[in-house]
Amino acid sequence: MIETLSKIGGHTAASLGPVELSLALHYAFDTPRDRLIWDVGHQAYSHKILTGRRDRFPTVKQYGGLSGFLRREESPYDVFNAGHAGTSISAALGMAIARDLKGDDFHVIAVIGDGGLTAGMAMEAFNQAGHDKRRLIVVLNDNEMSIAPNVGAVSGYLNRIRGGQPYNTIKDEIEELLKSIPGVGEMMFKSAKMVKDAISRAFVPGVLAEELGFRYYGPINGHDTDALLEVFEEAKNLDHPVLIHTLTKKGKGYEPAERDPYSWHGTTPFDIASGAFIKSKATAPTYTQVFADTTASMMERDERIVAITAAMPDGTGLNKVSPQFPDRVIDVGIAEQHAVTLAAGMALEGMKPICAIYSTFLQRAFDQVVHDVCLMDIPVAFAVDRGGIVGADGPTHHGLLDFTYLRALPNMIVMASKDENELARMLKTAVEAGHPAAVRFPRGNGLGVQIDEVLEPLEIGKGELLREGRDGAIVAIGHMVSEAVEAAERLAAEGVEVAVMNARFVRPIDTEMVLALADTAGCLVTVEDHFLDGGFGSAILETLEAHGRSGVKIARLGVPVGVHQHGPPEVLRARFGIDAAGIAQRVRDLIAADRRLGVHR
Ligand SMILES: Cc1ncc(C[n+]2csc(CCOP(=O)(O)OP(=O)(O)O)c2C)c(N)n1
Repeated sequence: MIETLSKIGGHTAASLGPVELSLALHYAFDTPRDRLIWDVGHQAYSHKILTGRRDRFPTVKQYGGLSGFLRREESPYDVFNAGHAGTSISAALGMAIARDLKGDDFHVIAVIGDGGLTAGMAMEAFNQAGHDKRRLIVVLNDNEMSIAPNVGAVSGYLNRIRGGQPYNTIKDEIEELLKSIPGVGEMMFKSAKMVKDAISRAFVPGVLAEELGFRYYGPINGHDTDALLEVFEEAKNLDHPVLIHTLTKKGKGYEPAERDPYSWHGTTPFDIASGAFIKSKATAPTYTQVFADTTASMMERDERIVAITAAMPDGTGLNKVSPQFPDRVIDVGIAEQHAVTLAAGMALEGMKPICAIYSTFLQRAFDQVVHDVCLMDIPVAFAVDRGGIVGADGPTHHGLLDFTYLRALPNMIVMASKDENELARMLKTAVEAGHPAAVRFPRGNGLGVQIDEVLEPLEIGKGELLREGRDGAIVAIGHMVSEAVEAAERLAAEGVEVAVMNARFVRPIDTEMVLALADTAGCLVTVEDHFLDGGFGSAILETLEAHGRSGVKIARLGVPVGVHQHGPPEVLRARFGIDAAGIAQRVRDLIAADRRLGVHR
């Protein structure tokens, strides 16, 4: 694992931690007959290696290779696809209920991290499973870390258990103690069961799980396979829910990762001997860095601005902002839904919250965006990072739905930036909008554009005409604008003059500019790094239809709706025809079709 990841990068520390756990689980249980469900799936490399994928492991996360997460299509041992946290107990309980309805008898085991356990839906599932009392095994892979150090009361609670004595040992010790008291005897001992339970409860914080209906085992050294096997064998014989609390070390077995599990959660390639990360030399800052720097400078000038992350301080760049503003950067844990409603509450009290949540994870908080923000027209700014194709993390992480789910909402303003400076200005616009406003930007580096000293907000609903042209028009959004400009340059070299519009806003659309282009250029090509259905191009179509221009020739370029596997963004974009070459070709095709039909412009 270390050798492979040193060459290609990946979830290094996360996957090194549960190696023994994975071995013990596959030894003790009859997988795939027994259903083993890993939460998130980023920690399951050893599971992959143990289940027939050792030879292909060097292809993990590579284009056409193994997925970095679980994938049912990849192996019968991957029983539930994941990528987002907190789903495993729900899926496991569903399978356990189905098993019993079918009269089957396999085991169902969910493996969830201490981070994943804090997700709202994990709590919901735990709540039902404890009440339901069905045979189900939940293994807690507790390494005290989410990606960053885990936060919250549940994490604090687990910490206290970690420091305590194992629950079952305490119970046994109290039993022995009671027996040894002269005159208590076997009979008395039985009636003293309540006393015993009460004493153990008083001593052991791990009792919460038992109170919630689970039999609790732990804490157990998650690197001690004998201890794990013993408890798994015991758990197999129980006919109610069991929580097995294992303690693992993130990065176990590779010293640099053990020492700094935060930086090593997911890594670039690295030098095995020194543990130094090998980074490609970037010419421009990442959009994430621009977001963080802009947020910090806006927070300096306005003390009402607060920034919220859901367990992604590093991914969102807010870890660079929090040292300066420890009280105004809030990590809520893996709790996107809560993050959004928390922001709404703060905004109503006069603060200016920026919710920094990746496009894919904001999906989980859709109802909160609708119900708790948009319906009340509460001014919350959303910094939607990782918009578009993300690359190696694949279908669970591509941000291809945000235009669709955000542009349909009342009061919501939706923007996407063409470069770093526009991102900074859009953030400023969002914070000052007085309405819910989302700014979408992609993973990766910007274009190397200088950022204005003084940030001027944009006029809401106004696009930017970057190039004139009478042969057609390309209407692009976000990071597709630079590709559109390049396509137009290539076409100009061939004598074809196309206009290029940087739409800036998906909502409200700059209707005036779109209609003017439709009327002068005659044909439009829309471009977005987003699913075609319901996205930006659809918004342009709706605009044309609403203003009596249904006859305008339009071609929409984007990502066809589908489950698109991982791969380098530039390769995937080329496949979908949303790079400069693809855009130029689409314009040529459209013009050629017109000529065949004898249309003159
Ligand atoms: C809904 C959701 N939000 C955020 C993330 C990003 N994320 C990936 S792994 C992770 C930490 C998970 O921590 P834990 O479950 O303890 O697993 P560990 O990596 O420590 O083994 C986070 C926050 C996610 N996958 N899903």
